[in-house]
Amino acid sequence: MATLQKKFGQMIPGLREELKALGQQSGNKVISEVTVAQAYGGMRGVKAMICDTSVVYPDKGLVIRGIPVLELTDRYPEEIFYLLLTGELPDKAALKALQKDLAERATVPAYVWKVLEAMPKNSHPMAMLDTGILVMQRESEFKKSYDKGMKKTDYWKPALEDALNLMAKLPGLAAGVYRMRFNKGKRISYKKDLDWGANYARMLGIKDPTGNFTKLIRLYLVLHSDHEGGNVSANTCHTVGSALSDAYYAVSAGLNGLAGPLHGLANQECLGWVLDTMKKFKGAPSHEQIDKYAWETLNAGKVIPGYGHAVLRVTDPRYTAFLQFGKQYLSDDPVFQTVARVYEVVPKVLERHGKAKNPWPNVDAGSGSLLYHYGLTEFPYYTVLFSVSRAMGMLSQLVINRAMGTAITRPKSVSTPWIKENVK
Ligand code: CMX
Repeated sequence: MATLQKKFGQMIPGLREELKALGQQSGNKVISEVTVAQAYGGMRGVKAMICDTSVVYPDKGLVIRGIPVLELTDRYPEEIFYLLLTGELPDKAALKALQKDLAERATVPAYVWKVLEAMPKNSHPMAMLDTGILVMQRESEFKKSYDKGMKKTDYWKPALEDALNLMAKLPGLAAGVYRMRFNKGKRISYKKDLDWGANYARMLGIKDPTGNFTKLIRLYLVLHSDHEGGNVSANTCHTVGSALSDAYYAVSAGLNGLAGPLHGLANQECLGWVLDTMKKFKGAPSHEQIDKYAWETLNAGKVIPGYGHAVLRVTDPRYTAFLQFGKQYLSDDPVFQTVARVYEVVPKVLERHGKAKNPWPNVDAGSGSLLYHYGLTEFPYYTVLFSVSRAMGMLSQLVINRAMGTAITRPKSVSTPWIKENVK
């Protein structure tokens, strides 16, 4: 058995014991209460689910298994998958074994392309990606084993197989979507001696003479990998998976949520907003011009994409990582310069506006300008990149939940008459 599978399998008995003891000792302890405003307001701040892969702290952002994300920016994305799942970074041998395992599973079945080719030519790349994942559901090892009558304690084994199969195929699928949707020519196949992130960069077919685009894709895949359990995509994947729907069903469902403009689609909208300012002011706009455009956006009743967050109350460290990358590799690019300038203006505007609880940038505010610089200019595609990365978080959470025997999700809803009656 490969190292990741073995390591995860060894952890399970201890984790199950821990949960059992916790339930026995503290099962009745209260960890959260819910106000009427929270029940109507997207359950913001209600603590009612468990996610052990990562935590988002309002004042410091994403911490993956105890490690702040800014300390992980030089890692391979597949190392982060190992970390998310097991709580530890792999050693060299374990990393190599995982890379080899992924390479062996990477081929996307031919029928997927036929289905995608039959879709209307103007389909959104996210609709194509999610369809591609869903159409592979017939490959699910979990479904096959479930139909044969596997024991509950074995759920994690085919769930992990599905996770690895899907993760391995995602770069090829996502790159194929890019090349098909934007008429880039033939698909490029997975190269076994390259790492997972470099393969994705290569299969997109973007020219990369300096190797910096590959570095950016690896960084992008690291930074978007997980953001605890309550965000729309993770929470959706969790809920769908809790019905024992397999990884193909659960991850495609989660990604359908990521496709929303208040979630992952914001990164396509961010670059659009930045380019609009540049178009309007004929070049990189000044601070005053950005201020003016930001107010025009707000006064039109729209949000400024890339700013604000449901949990964070500081600049997102993932934005900081992209800003550092931009400063190191493309500091004279006018689009990047505009992004950096927007950061100097928009938080002050949002503070004066007084609505957003967090005026600071999130992960989506800067990434698009970097992709744009290297020639990945089709910004409707950007959420697909986000998806390939976020699938790592969703898949590791899903496998852990199957290993821990997590119950089907079924919170109690109440009606407005019930609220009126009970809060008199
Ligand atoms: N521009 C303008 N108004 C904003 C705003 C922004 N960037 N961020 C929040 N607000 C507004 C909200 O729309 C809300 O207004 P209403 O009271 O009229 O409904 C008010 O401020 C309070 O919202 P909040 O509590 O600060 O934020 P929420 O937790 O409700 O929403 C988020 C969080 C991210 C959806 C919101 O900040 C937003 O819409 N941002 C822009 C879109 C974006 O960047 N999304 C990407 C998030 C990253 C990710 O995908 O993980």
